[in-house]
Amino acid sequence: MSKVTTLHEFIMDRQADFPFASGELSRLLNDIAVASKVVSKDVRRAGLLENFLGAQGSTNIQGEEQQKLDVIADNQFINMFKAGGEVCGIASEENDDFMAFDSEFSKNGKYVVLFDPLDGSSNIDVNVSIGTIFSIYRRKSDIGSLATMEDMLQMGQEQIAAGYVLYGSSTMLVYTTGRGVNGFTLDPSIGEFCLSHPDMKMPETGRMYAMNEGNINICEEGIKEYIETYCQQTQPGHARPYSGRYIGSLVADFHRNLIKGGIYIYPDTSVDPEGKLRLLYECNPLAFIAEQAGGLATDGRNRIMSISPGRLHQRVPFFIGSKKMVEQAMSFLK
Ligand code: P6P
Repeated sequence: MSKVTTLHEFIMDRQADFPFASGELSRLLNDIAVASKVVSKDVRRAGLLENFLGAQGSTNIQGEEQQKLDVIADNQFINMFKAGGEVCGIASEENDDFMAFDSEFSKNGKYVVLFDPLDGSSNIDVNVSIGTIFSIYRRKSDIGSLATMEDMLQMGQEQIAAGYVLYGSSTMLVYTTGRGVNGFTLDPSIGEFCLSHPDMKMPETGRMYAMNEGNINICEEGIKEYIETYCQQTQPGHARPYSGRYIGSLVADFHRNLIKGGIYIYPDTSVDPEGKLRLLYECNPLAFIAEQAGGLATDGRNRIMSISPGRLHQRVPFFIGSKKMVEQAMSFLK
């Protein structure tokens, strides 16, 4: 049996890549892994614990009805960041404003984390894959002070690290620190994330497209044309048209495309004129991973990681996946 590399070992081995690293980022990544294990346990037992399933009875700033597990996961990550000392502040989909941690311990933290604690939460009650998405930046404000909004509103290209956890048929953690993408599968028998997908590369093209086609008549004409006259028609050299695969959980659709090739599209529509997905804690982290794996992520016209954020919960149109497929889709946009 070949040697198993745990996430902890992998992070420590890679720490040498950062000559000036004093271990804070390593500790932060390990903290995220620990919180993810706890959330994974809660997700997998949710059906058995009545206070885990269903709506929380509140709505978040997005106007979305919060699920109990959304709030449980959000609190789990926030408590882990507060206790770890590497993070001076956070922003999350489930909190209206950002949080500046005010203990002396946390004010000395070098990093801020923006995250969606449980993406796809409408799928929780029907046992479909859901995920956590996170984005790590070095703070801009002075160490020892309270985190600021400026720390949160950084361009995606400033990310130090980004990743996601997929609570699927297995629990996987996939992340990048700008030196490639690596995937780890949680082995419940030992409670460790183990390296299962080293040096992940997104195929340059693929045959699957993920889009809520219920939006096809309320988005720009070029997208309808791309789906109907390109994806749904047999192309030269292929036996049949592309396949539509839409899970309704961004992390799950993205992960499938990362492994098999494909494109995910959530355009701006007459219902969501800026798009539905959030730039800071959904699009930027997945864009970092996509680019590191050889893929592409745009808003249909501009590189996602070059967009200068104006608001914490800013939404953008999202085209992400295999480079040639994203370029092909963009060619249909006027
Ligand atoms: P719709 C989940 O709420 C999410 O943010 C993504 O995970 C998912 O791809 C999308 O929204 C689903 O949105 O409008 O198709 O239900």
